[in-house]
Amino acid sequence: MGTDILKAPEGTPSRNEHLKKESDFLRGTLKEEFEDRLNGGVSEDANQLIKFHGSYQQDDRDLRTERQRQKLEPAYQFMIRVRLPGGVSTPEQWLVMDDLSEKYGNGTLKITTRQTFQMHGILKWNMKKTMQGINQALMDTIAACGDVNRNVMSNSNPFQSELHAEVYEWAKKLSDDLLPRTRAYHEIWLDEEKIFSTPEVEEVEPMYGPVYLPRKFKIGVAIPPSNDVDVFSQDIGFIAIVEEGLLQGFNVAIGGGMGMTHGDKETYPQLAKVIGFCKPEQIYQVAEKTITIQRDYGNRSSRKNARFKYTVDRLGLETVIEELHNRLGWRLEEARPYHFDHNGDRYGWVEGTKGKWHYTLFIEGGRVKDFENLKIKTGLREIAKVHKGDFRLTANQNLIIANVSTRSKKKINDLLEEYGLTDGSHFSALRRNSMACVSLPTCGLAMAEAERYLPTLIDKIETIVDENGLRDEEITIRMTGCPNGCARHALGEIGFIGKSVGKYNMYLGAAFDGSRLSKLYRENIGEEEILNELRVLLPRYAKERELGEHFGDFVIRAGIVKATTDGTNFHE
Ligand code: SRM
Ligand code: SF4
Repeated sequence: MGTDILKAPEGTPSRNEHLKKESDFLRGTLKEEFEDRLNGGVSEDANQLIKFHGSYQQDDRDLRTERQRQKLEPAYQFMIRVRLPGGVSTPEQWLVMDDLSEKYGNGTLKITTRQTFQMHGILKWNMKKTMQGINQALMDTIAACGDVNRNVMSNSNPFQSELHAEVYEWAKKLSDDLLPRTRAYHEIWLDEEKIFSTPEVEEVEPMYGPVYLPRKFKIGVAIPPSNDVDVFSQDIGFIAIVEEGLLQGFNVAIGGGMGMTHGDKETYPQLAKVIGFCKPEQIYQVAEKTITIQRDYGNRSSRKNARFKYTVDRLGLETVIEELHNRLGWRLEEARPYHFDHNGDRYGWVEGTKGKWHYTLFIEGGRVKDFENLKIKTGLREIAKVHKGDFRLTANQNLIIANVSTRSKKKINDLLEEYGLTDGSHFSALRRNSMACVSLPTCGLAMAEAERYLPTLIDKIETIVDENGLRDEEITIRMTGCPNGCARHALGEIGFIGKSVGKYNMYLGAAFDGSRLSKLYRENIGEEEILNELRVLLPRYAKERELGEHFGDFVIRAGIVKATTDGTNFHE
């Protein structure tokens, strides 16, 4: 097949395309608007641009109706997302994030499903100080959101330490090298002098070009057998291939994504497909050339259909592979064998190499906060003060206290005990495999609760789990407040997507290793109906399952839902 059939969909470019083009490489009116003290918010255009700088304008939705009633402007505030490749943070960086969230945020931190920190509730006038604080701690928020390559994920559990470190370095390099080149961020937030102010010095974005990508772009790197980063949900997934303990290179998978729109079958979650193998030193070139294919042929008129997964499905996988080979000037090798066995976290202490220990802590919904009975934030602050290793934020919203020496292990253990921080082993395995997106009250797109509701729903499901002897049975359960899929709902063996307050679509049948999407099982149901369904499904699973059979596989074998074999048949 020739590549002459390659073209981008026709249609008027969306408003965002115009905005990017006119933004002077992502500057727009951000500087002026953030200096303006007259109101707490910024214009819609500035709100679109600020995403490229790692932030969103939001308003507290718990207060929205009351403020409308009082004819007040929404309670504007900002969310900041840090770029933290592979989720690795030093204890010093942890302490800075903790401090900034107390000073300028809402006092909590969110560990996101892409292994980074989010801070909510920052007022406009505190944005610059917060950004500067993050930068002083040698982190940044560049391209944490926006139509660019986002935070690169990497397998978080460092138990295979040397290998993990090597893979992490590739992930970090990818994240750094794929950053936009514009100095807008440094000028606006860090007061860097504008160097492109004279006509003789022309600013360029060598890879992205002046209009950046049609949509966000995501990359994740997995080390089998752990698929904790949900490698098939990424625009590009790299699967580390290890032979005789040595990293040989990566299988390359392209075209994954989770988002969709209720009632629009032209939108669907999709899994990335493995297209070949590359050597470690080729990883950047593969990512760069793939991104340029999306840059050139992605849909720039409809943002709903603009992700790379739709570009791949529209052009055809073979055509995209051929185009990639043409752009590379060489061909990927044949994909090598690999095997995943789970996409969750492995909790508790594990011993790595060189006498280092790693403790995976269960943090429900990734919310680092002092609850009335559980002082997670204070406990972690005390640990960060004495910890000599590092922290790893996981893709399942948990935290690994990593690289603890045998000598320091007791001290860390004592602090964990003192603050009641645990690996969650006193909970059901279902809860330990749960994930919920932020949703209300900060997410502007939320249709129903997720993070604030899933724990109480699980309280009730745990009763059914216990009655059926399934307490230690690992079943992944994920909830999102809308179909955008921020907690990768379509890869949960039990998945919920918010439809309206208290109502969810229920999905079943995803694979435990993240290799198969789920299928719609019940539409628009509330808590009682959810529990009634599980009162039938879980006992059947307990009685009828085969040895070692996961819940997601069981519901398909038992004919409860059809298997989704490709994103394009997700809605069938
Ligand atoms: Fe997400 C938009 C939160 C991971 C798909 N996501 C949002 C926004 C910014 C809402 C908005 O646009 O106004 C949410 C902010 C809520 C808040 O108050 O903080 C939001 N997404 C999150 C986080 C914080 C969820 C969490 O609880 O951890 C995750 C931050 C990740 C990070 O650190 O970068 C998060 N979002 C994801 C993932 C999971 C992943 O990447 O592994 C997905 C599905 C994968 C994918 O991209 O296909 C995801 N978020 C979306 C989408 C749908 C994108 C699509 O093209 O299909 C949107 C909406 C959009 O882009 O228009 C969205
Ligand atoms: Fe918001 Fe929807 Fe993402 Fe949840 S899934 S954080 S509700 S955009």
